[in-house]
Amino acid sequence: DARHDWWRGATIYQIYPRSFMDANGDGIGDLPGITARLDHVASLGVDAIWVSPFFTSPMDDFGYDVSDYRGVDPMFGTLDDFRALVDRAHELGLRVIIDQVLSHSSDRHPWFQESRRDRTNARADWYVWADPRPDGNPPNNWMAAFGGRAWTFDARRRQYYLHNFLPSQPDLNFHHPEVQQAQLDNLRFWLDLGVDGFRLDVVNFYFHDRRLEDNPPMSRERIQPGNPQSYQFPQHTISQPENLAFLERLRALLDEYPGATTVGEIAGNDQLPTMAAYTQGDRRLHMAYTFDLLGSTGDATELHDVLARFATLGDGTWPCWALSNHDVERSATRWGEHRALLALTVLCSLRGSLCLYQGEELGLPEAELAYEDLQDPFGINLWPEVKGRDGCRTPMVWEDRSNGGFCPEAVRPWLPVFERHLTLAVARQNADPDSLLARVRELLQLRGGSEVLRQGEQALIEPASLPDDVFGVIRTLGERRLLCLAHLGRAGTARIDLDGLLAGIAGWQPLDLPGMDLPALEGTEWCLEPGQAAWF
Ligand code: TEU
Ligand code: CA
Repeated sequence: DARHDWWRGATIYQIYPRSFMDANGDGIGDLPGITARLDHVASLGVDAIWVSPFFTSPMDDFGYDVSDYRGVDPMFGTLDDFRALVDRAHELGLRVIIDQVLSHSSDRHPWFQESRRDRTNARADWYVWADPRPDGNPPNNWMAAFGGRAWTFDARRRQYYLHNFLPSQPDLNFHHPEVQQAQLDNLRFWLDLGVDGFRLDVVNFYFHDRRLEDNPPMSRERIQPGNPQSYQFPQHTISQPENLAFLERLRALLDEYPGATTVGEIAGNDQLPTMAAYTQGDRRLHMAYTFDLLGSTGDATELHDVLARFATLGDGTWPCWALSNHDVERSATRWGEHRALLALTVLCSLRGSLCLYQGEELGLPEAELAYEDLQDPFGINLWPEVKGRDGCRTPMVWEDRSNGGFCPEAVRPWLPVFERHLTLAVARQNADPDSLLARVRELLQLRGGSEVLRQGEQALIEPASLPDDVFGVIRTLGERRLLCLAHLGRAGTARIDLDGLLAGIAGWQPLDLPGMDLPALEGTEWCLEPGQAAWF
């Protein structure tokens, strides 16, 4: 369809290329593999795919360390393979959003190679360089998200450079106008190639505070052991005011390509004001990807609190909610494997756009891996305090056989296929009309076809007007109204009198929800069992 605001309320399916489908049999997923399996994605009824990085990279952070912003890594294929992917996606009615990691590059990017050569070269200030303190220590106390200092000493320049992630991911200096222009030109390259938008990696990390003052320490009770990002308040390292003007430039570029969209990863906690500033008024980003449900365990109070805090921002802020991605423990494990459909049903009731992560439609739990199998430098650095990110990155399971149909049986995939995933493989679930996958398709089609769900306003129902453990929202679009309830407790029937909540509305009734019994009516009370969702 030709709507330019297709992204509003859309469902986006995230593909992690290394682990989706291996077409050439080397044990690593690739672009032709994705293209070959796009039918599966289209069959879900989603609007778009977001493809995690497939650009030229030494793969220290599995592609989030780019050494050529316009090249496809040979491991994943060629630029022609990417063109074929876009064509096939468009044929199937899927938009294509690609990841752009603009905040930092790989240390093997020619820009950094040049920048580190001396203090006077043409790209000397393209990265963030600072002199050591008189005692030789780094310029300040800033810490990297993956542990340790955010500064690494370079013996050649005899200076430290900034990196918010791995030492091999030097931070580009966005205060430099040429850096801004170079990255905007890279975006234009992909827009000209026909992509429909960008997922902007750590979009709130583009700028740092040039005064290089220490970050304030976090209060003890807010520190999460093993999460270096929680050790100090990133006051000077993220969400700097200069970013607003840059995002306006970025938006002006996107607006030259009608229908092109952006979803900015607003990394970290307490980023509500940033989400508002980045999306309100439609002059910067289209969508703010929030971390606020990435740790959720499906508790009614927790969910209500997240959404209540978000609601304080007003209607102009457009979120993109996700329960899972390639960085966090899979939601089926956090919510409970038997509640995979419930989790998606609740997600589908929310105002905003939605991201689903590959395998979420199958109900895949987090994979358990031996230390010897770990690949993620973050997980390896901080093992065993941190589980790391490999457990959500094991290959997709297409068939119930060795290696799950992801790669040939004789080949060793880059991460082992998790044994317990095999019975949940796509082919197995496709053969079963009552499978979770079948239900998820129905659910996503329901969401996709409902304007009130995609665009409607949202009012949270106060916990005081609901039984314990029940979460609820009311969505409204013009005359249409939808009440979404979910019993997120572990025991006990919840009884709800809806006459109060739906006062003044005539002719309302419960809707048939995929995989859910209709709620029973006892007298004037509707009965919800644990794990049951109901829409009216
Ligand atoms: O993630 C940003 C981010 O904040 C993560 O570092 C997160 O804190 C971490 O994965 C621990 O859960 C983005 C990408 O999604 C991630 O894969 C990259 O490693 C990171 O940026 C650096 O580019
Ligand atoms: Ca491959």
